Amino acid sequence: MFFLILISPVAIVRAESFVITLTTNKLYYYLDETVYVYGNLTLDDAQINDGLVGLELENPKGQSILVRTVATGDISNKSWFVEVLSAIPSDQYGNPKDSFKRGTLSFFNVSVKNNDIENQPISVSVNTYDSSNSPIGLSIFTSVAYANETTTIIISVSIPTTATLGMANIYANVYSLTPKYGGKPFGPEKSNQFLITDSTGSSSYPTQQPPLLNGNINLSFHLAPTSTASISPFKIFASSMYDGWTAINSTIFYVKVPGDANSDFVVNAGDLGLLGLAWFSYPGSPNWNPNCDFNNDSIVNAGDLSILGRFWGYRP
Ligand SMILES: [Ca+2]
Ligand SMILES: [Ca+2]
Repeated sequence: MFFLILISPVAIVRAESFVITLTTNKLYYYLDETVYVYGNLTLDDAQINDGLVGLELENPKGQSILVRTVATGDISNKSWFVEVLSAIPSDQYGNPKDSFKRGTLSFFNVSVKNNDIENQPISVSVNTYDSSNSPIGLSIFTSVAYANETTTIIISVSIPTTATLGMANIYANVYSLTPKYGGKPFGPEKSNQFLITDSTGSSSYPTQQPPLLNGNINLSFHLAPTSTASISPFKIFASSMYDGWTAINSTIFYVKVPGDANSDFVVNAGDLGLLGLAWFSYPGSPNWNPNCDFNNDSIVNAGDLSILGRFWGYRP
């Protein structure tokens, strides 16, 4: 009896009022599509417009491939206990360097400042994206940020041989633990750019028009054609702390190979049948089926049939 009186009123009311909602614009994506993640950070149903939300994406193999912090509005007037001051592309000794070749290691010189009077365990993440907006590399470094000190860490991230050439982005963040473990983002994200090169020069990637989505949490990324298509889902974890309140949430989506129009993770006659029904359709046609538009050009035709042929017989 005494226990209940002491514990329950504050804890239960608080836990219910600070909420992250999280969703994606689709449940099934094809490889080479862009995933839009959105949601709301609210306190007693009102949007929090100066908060931070940590997001972490895990692929079907259970590997984290994206760790980002998004601001839910203007955070320019806020101060942080622990923050990333800078993240500079560098060589392995920390000397600035602005381009790296595919198939090699990139390095980033990351400075983290602890403005607090207590030491803090930290997880520092460095996430690289190629010019197609695909996450291509992630390193997480666990350390301690000592009170009132700046810690400098050189973090290596490998650049896959399949990375799209051109201007790449790096996003550096600091957490108590990364979002999938329920840790909180300590401060806003710091970003920087570098060039991915090889002997054949650079290439560019067309940008897609984002859908209109409601919410104060927004993040998008491209699923490279080399991503994992699997019957198991990708998972997105979100975490936030605001004035001592904490919230977590998660959601899932699936990635399937182009040609799998009926989302059963197999490419066979069932998909060819759907393609036939949607043949020569476009948005607005009575037989339009966006699931048969494998190349996202808003018409179902020979281009999509050829993709179905390329993946014919695929099973996970
Ligand atoms: Ca299928
Ligand atoms: Ca098409």
